[in-house]
Amino acid sequence: MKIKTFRAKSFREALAQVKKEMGEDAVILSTEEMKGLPPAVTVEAAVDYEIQEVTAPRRPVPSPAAPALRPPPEPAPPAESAGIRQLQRAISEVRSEVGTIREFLETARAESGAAPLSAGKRDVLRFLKGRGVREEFARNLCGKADNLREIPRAMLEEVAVREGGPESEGRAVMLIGPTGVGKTTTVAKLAAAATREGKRAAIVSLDSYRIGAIEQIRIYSKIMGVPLEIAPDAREVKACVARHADKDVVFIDTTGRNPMGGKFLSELSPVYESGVPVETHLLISATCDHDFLEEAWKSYARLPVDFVGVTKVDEAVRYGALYNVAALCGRPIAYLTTGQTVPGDISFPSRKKVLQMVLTEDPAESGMAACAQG
Ligand SMILES: Nc1nc2c(ncn2[C@@H]2O[C@H](COP(=O)(O)OP(=O)(O)O)[C@@H](O)[C@H]2O)c(=O)[nH]1
Ligand SMILES: [Mg+2]
Repeated sequence: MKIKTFRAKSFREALAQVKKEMGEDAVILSTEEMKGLPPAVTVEAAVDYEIQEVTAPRRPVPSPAAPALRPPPEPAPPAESAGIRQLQRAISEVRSEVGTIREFLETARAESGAAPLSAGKRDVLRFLKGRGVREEFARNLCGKADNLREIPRAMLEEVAVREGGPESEGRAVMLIGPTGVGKTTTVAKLAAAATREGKRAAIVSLDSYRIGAIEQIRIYSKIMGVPLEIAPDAREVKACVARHADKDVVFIDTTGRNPMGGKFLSELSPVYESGVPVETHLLISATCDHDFLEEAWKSYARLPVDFVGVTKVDEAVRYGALYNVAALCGRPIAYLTTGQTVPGDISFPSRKKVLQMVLTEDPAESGMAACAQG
């Protein structure tokens, strides 16, 4: 681990230095702004080199003065690593067998009560499951698509997407969701997108719970040039939003909570009770486990969720999750976030583009490229 303090005239400059010297993996530990003339800031950053060394061990570089020697023979792998490799191969074979058996049993169980599917519908089912669409949703689509060609039309009816980019019709936009799903990062991306469109934006942060949360959003607000208000609790949100009545849009960042606990409900209800007009965006990660998603949705559905935003789409292996989220929540997808870079990694794709992502096999071909074009 290397820790270093950077000093510069602005946060933007200090963060550029951190990125240049420590790379994209650097973590900001603390920041400080020193008043006075000229103004100065310090940013303490750390990077964990151990991880890089494990994945890419450095080879010793021969000294130029040393006589030319033949490279020493590669040390023979210890006997136990060969054993471990064999064991890993065996485990992955067993995993794949278990997957096949599970798929067979699920199909048999689902078909035992239902009329057998035609050959065309069986193709549809297999195809959709191969794209990561959940069994129950895939079966539902089989009711509307008799063959592969009919899938896009059947899916179009089921997926709603908010087209035309961010537009909140005078309401504050509040982002909610599980811990670490990307709320703060997405608030910063949305605020930047609004600013790019010539709108005046402000951010209200309700997240004073997590260590470093305020620093994180403060840095984003400075970089983006968007004013920030810290609301000590949800009852203060109304006053914070009122102070920005001259803005076109106010984004509210919230604390991530375990959706299965009721805490987020009691924390957020004062915002709704305060009478502030709020548009609620629930963020769901494209990589989250479906069982978790189902349980989480049972809790979040108790709030007036207007849209879903799917985050970490760049980390998904297949994009069936986009369909699963839309079908489970029954809310339009407002945007996809596609990486850690603020403000760039967010897109507002059309419904057709979302379907193209779900249906195309190669994520590189359908996904990020199509997504980036909106
Ligand atoms: N790969 C990837 N990482 C993301 C994305 N959005 C956010 N993150 C990362 O997820 C982590 C948690 O993000 P944060 O915004 O703090 O989550 P919060 O706890 O919901 O506010 C950070 O490391 C972000 O950089 C995304 O679209 N893709
Ligand atoms: Mg946060």
